[in-house]
Amino acid sequence: MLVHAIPGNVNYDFAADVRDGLTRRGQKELPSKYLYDDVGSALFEVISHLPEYGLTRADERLLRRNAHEIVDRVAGPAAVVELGAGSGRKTRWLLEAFCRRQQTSYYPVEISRSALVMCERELSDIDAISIVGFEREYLDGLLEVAAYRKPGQHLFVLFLGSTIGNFDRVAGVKFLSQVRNILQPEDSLLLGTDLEKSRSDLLRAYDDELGVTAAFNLNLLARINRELGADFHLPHFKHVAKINEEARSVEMHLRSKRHQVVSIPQAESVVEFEDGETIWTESSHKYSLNEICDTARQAGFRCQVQWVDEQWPFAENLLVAE
Ligand code: AVI
Repeated sequence: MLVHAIPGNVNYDFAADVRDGLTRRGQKELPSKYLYDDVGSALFEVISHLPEYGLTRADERLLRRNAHEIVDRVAGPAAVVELGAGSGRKTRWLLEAFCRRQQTSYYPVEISRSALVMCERELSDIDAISIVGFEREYLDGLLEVAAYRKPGQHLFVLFLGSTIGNFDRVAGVKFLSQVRNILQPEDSLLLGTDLEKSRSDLLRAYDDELGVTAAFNLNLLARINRELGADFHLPHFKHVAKINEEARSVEMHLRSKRHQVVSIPQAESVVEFEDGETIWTESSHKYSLNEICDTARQAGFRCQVQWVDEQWPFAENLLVAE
């Protein structure tokens, strides 16, 4: 077992994105990637254990039950690249199956350094594995790994946990096409997707009784206070989950409970909120099985197999680059 980390030059400007999102006309918005600082990543880990939020457990169950079949279907020899590795807990099943077949190089790509550290700690006991973590945005990390691929080696890319659902549908196809362009024919992509489910299941999953999802969402304002010197008063905002029927998504918002003015010195902004006005912080799109294959085709993949969980509608989709 070998573990290295390639530290980041993650290329984003938090202050500029906060200024753009909160001072634009119309719906105020903050990119969901900023939910995942150290506190947010830890809160998301707790969400994944909540009874109301079955998504992560379904993902993990499918990987545990089908790891050998998945690995048998992947063209080898292959290096494994995971986009947004999180804690790495659910990847263990796949990696153990892989390592039984071959000495395996595993490249987790993560913008959160603490998630990368957690992931490396979680998986480093697997025999016959070398782990090199990249603190990068997804496509930058994948490009770097692809540049070092050995002759005859395939890439097996993991994009689990339905992170694709946090892109709108058009951006999802674009992202998958960009992944495809970095890959070679017969490389594979394992895509985890949350499937459509009832309104009540969705609302419970994204507004749990204990308030962990609310804390996860409100932490974004706390992060702006910590990192940009803002004076958001958190009790003056409320976490709201709402269904967008047309987009087939569930959205998270932060609703202002009163008229208020917030200053954000390091984003050189003063922001006024009306009573009831919201900041849109995340969308989680839900898919149908057929739609996933159509989306894959549009992006240059063929859909080889879909595994569906019996307890929580969720699919693992093995896509092969054409
Ligand atoms: C990471 N992502 C797929 C989660 C989701 O379900 O959209 C993030 C999340 N937001 C609220 N709860 C979990």
